[in-house]
Amino acid sequence: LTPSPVIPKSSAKSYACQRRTPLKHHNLLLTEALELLSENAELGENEGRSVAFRRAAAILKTLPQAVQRMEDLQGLPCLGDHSLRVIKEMLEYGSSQEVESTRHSEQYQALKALTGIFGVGVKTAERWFRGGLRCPSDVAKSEERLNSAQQAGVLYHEDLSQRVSRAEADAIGQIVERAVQEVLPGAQITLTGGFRRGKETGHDVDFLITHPEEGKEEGLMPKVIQWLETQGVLLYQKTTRNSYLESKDGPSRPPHNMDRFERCFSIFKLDRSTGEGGPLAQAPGGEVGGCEGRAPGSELEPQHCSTGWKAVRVDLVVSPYSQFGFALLGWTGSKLFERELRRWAGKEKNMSLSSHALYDNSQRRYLRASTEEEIFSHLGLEYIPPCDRNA
Ligand code: TTP
Ligand code: MN
Ligand code: MN
Ligand code: MN
Repeated sequence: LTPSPVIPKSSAKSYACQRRTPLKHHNLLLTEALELLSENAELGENEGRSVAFRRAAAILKTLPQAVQRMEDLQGLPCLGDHSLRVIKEMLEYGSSQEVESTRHSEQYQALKALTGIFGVGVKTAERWFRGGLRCPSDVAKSEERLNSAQQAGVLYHEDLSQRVSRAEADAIGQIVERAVQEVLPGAQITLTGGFRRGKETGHDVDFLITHPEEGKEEGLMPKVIQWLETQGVLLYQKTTRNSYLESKDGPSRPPHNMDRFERCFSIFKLDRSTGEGGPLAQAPGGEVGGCEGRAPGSELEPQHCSTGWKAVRVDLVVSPYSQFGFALLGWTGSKLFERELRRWAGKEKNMSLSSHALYDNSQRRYLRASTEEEIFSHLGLEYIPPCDRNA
């Protein structure tokens, strides 16, 4: 069988990092269905199945037109039997029974609602589900012990479940810029994550911070956080070392200076009218704008914060300048694109890629790079710009 003429050569490539995946594409009905099955598998902790459905969805996003017949899929990689069956059913009947019964199942809906709470992962959601909890308000009313992230997640759930707009992301960017310049002049901040890929809304706002003089960035995060705290901008923050990527990365060697690489999960208080953070004159712990009677640490009654300000999830990462290209590539996403880059590096190039470094296992040395372009080049890949990393 020869590949269908509608299939561009690049869509026949099997790794998402070899292809251009734009934000807007022509197969939304199909990709939404496959991604729902992927999400359901993830909620059931079946990672292999989840990734398989996500890869299948991703390949459909690269096609220049809507799939109409099964023949249109000839020559495409990443489509397993199960995905093909779902696509076939959707093309014939307009919907898939498996997708619709999953979408309406109590377990899927509850686990999605519960993991939608900031600080709640699949394991916790699963335990709560078995205990009879179904949604955030059940959690708020329950006797469950919540850690501080989950308390913030329940408290600000209403705001955090709203999408963040590009304008709000830019307003947050100005606040972070001000904080960073205040504590370390010359430091640079870059918007990463979905907004860098051109998304118009996000579930959070992601920033990468560095300084052109290597070493100057050390100790920056606590100072930035402290400045933001004194301005009354932070509703919640937790600073940690970055261990996420390395732990998922298998045998890659952590670079010796990785302990300097810090990140902060936070919730900002964004003023709705001005787009600025909380009133600068306001003392921390004082009355919070727009929300009557919300004392920190008081009972966990979810608050409606529609008047003065909005709670917004913000991720901050500090990277040494020498690792900036890797950090930028690693924090721009999408998650599947990142995963595919690492898989490509390992399987096809015998290299280990992280958001700190690229290690060549054959040459037994790190490959230096200061830009994303250089990293793609080391990996033997055509450069894919952020707007085409929406796998
Ligand atoms: P997210 O902010 O989770 O996703 P996103 O920005 O692509 O989409 P959304 O609009 O929903 O926010 O992650 C952004 C990138 O950050 C992602 O490509 C991988 C990276 N990342 C890490 O490196 N470590 C982490 O712990 C997380 C959560 C993300
Ligand atoms: Mn994001
Ligand atoms: Mn994020
Ligand atoms: Mn409010």
